[in-house]
Amino acid sequence: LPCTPGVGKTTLGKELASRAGLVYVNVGDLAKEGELYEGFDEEYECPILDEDRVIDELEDKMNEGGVIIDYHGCDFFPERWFHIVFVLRTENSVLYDRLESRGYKGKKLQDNIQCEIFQTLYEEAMSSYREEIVHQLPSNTPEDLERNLDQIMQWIEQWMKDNN
Ligand code: DAT
Repeated sequence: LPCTPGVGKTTLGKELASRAGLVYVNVGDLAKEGELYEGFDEEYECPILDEDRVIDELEDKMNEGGVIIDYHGCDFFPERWFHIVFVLRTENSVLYDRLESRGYKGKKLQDNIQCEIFQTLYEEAMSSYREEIVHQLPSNTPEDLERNLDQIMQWIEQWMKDNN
């Protein structure tokens, strides 16, 4: 689930994990718990992810399968880890309100809105994985969430049939 903060990755990821019996991993939380950082970005006022250590940490779990990975970026994960990649998309005005209510302001707020406008993370996903496995999903309303969950559940069932 590579996309801008506030688009609804955590909400979708956790609910999907519980419906489908999959394991949900939030890479941001994992990094925080294990202090998997390699410095601090002064401009964005956030720690810099140690990507190699994140990959080492997840390798065994990913080889077992049945894992949903939630993170805004996706270009550093091994391609073989994923059968499907979903990029959630939220309209600017909706996203603005969500990020503002999360306490984002100034440059951090502007940059994250820009990131969504320029489709940065969709393009990152499309250049990191086979285009056929990358899907965009709208994530503006609770109805969108419900539709996305139904669609992904159907996809999982189909995948189980095809691969069993
Ligand atoms: P992310 O994990 O991408 O940062 P989140 O799951 O924490 O995003 O969601 C951010 C906020 O938006 C949170 O208050 C829940 C809300 N939200 C998520 N998906 C939504 C949807 N489809 N419709 C309305 N609100 C949604």
